[in-house]
Amino acid sequence: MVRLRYPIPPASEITPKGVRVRRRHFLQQAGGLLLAAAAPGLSAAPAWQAGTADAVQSPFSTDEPLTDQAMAAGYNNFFEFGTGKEDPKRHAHRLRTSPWSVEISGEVDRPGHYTLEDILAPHGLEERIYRLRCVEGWSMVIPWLGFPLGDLLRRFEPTSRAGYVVFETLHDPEQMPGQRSRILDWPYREGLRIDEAMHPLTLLAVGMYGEVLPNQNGAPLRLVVPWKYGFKSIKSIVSIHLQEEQPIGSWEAQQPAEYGFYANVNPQVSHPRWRQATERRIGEGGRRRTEIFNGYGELVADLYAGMDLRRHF
Ligand SMILES: Nc1nc2c(c(=O)[nH]1)N[C@H]1C(S)=C(S)[C@@H](COP(=O)(O)O)O[C@H]1N2
Ligand SMILES: [Mo]
Repeated sequence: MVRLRYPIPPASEITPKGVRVRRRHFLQQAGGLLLAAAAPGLSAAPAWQAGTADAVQSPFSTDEPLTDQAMAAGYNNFFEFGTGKEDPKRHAHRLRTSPWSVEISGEVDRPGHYTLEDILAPHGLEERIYRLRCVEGWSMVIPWLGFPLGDLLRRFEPTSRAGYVVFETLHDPEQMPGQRSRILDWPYREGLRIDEAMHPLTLLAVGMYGEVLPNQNGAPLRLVVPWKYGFKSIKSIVSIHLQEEQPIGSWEAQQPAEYGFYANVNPQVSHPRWRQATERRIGEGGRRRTEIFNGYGELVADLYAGMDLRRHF
């Protein structure tokens, strides 16, 4: 049985209340969730068995105040469960997150269908407190639990032709009643350029606030790309496909004039219906100025050197 080992961080790097206290809660839930999914004969041991996991506080975390946990889990965009902000919380209990598997395909040397346990087993968990900015003009600060997407992709050995990564959400109108309406071309699909996908800020999240992800926040596995508008952070992922050509995401397909492939947070490029110059932090009054790359420019601006970000919005 694989026993996961986590680097023990210096005490100063552990948020006293943020990780340690709530960790127990997370482990109980995660243990239940993942143990339930692990049938005899499956290769990997369930991740995060009690006593083996310790989430490390990431140096990429912001020290801004966290958004209230109930708000982060009660005001969501997850169109598979309806278009209202409270629909996902109301309906996402219909999603069965266990058993879960993810197909890795395309330009990788080790394609296949992997169980969630296989996907997660070798990865340690970090807590990453990120700002997330929705194109609709609001933002949140959420403590995610996850690990870098790049660490996962490297395991499956991308070929030299892997220029882009395409992600898909589960497509099952029985569990996701919002998929009966044609607002988007299901399944929800999003993509990243390979260097964006491999960037250390790009996170695959399995939890938040020290607990397993609520279904409405994209359980059991979602992307978090903090320098891009929220719609890039695709939820409930079942497919990761590497390819040579730039893909077209669901929102870009639906309305190319409004949603570009890059979707980098950019206060200078307005969405036709929502100005991007300012934002409302959920739970706070007033508005604050929106920062280029959502404030992560120092870490990511190099990815776009020489590109006209008004054209490649
Ligand atoms: N599958 C899927 N992923 C999705 C969405 C969606 O409708 N379906 N909405 C996106 C949008 S627009 C935003 S702002 C974020 C919201 O994430 P949160 O609800 O966890 O804050 O999820 C993104 N991921
Ligand atoms: Mo969004």
